[in-house]
Amino acid sequence: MTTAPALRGAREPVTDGPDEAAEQATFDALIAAEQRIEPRDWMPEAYRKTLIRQISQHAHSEIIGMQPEGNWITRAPSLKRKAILMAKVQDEAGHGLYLYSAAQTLGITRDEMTEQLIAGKAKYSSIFNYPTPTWADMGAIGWLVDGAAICNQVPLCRASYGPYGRAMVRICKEESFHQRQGFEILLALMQGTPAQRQMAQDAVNRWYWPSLMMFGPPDDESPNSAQSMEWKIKRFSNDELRQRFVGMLVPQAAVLGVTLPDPELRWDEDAQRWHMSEIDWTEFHEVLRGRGPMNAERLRNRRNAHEDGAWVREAAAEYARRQAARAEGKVA
Ligand code: FAQ
Repeated sequence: MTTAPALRGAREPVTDGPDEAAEQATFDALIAAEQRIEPRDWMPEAYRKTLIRQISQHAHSEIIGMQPEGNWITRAPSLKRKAILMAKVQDEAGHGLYLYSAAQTLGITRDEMTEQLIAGKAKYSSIFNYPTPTWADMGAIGWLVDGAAICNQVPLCRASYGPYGRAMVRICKEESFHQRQGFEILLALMQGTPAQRQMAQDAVNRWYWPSLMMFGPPDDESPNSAQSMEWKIKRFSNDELRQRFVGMLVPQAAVLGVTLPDPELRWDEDAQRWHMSEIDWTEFHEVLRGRGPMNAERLRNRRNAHEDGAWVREAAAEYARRQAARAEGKVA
């Protein structure tokens, strides 16, 4: 996306009183011209709220998403695997921070978002409410969960809101490394003993359906999609991305030698789409209501970590206060 001087000029503040219709027309023209909306630009209130909703949920997902894999850092099967896993989990913390920063440009504070998360009022991705009982889960998360994240997030690099789109570029580069490391874990297991192959297949069986749910409800039950696509925040519908993801998985599953756990899965030549079994949307809605296998534990851990970190925040704030006072010459 480029910035055309003509349209930028048109965004000068209206001097003769508030003229929302003119602001709206400029906003619409920028969106139509594939240009970016920046934090200081006028934007409809609903656009701002939609972005805060999506970006903060996304940030929360990255932060909560550290837990399922964090669970395996101390038990990774070798020093090399441990170093890689630590780097991956650290990347996820970084993604959370870029995304919180992007959301802050829209007028919400980091404290407000944190409060919403630890109070259990904020949504985060359903996928992180499932357990990770074996090492193969690290492979399945990388291959399936990061794979779904990439499918969903590459189009978000072109999101109309500048800070979000730019954050997504770096995030996607890192997610792509994450997916490869997951694939490689599964490949190593699939080349191992029968027990290791079984462990890999079992993890794929458990993560496959939840990873398809990551794309959100079917298009005809997705209340936000139409407007988000009109605003060019989302570029493809939930079902379109889900189809694209399955198309990506099928050849990769063949290389791995794992079976995707859907007996109905086949390419429908007439419809030009993947035919698949019905997704269990009851399970999805249960997880969203907080009744997934790990919801309570994920939230409890986040709340405890926040409380345990209080002294760090206090010390950092006090340090900043003293630095500021010293700069003003009030403290020796
Ligand atoms: N889980 O109308 P739509 C990652 C909610 S990061 C929970 O279709 P929309 C990296 C939705 O919020 C994964 N809630 O909504 C990683 C809405 O509720 P609301 C996170 C869901 O926004 C890897 C309602 O249902 N990625 O994986 C889910 O147009 C490994 C109706 O849905 C992002 O956040 C769900 N799966 O489309 C980290 C990407 N799906 O707010 C660690 C950015 C839907 O109205 C380890 N987000 N809902 O109360 C998006 O692309 C979109 O927000 C969608 C949902 C596609 C998720």
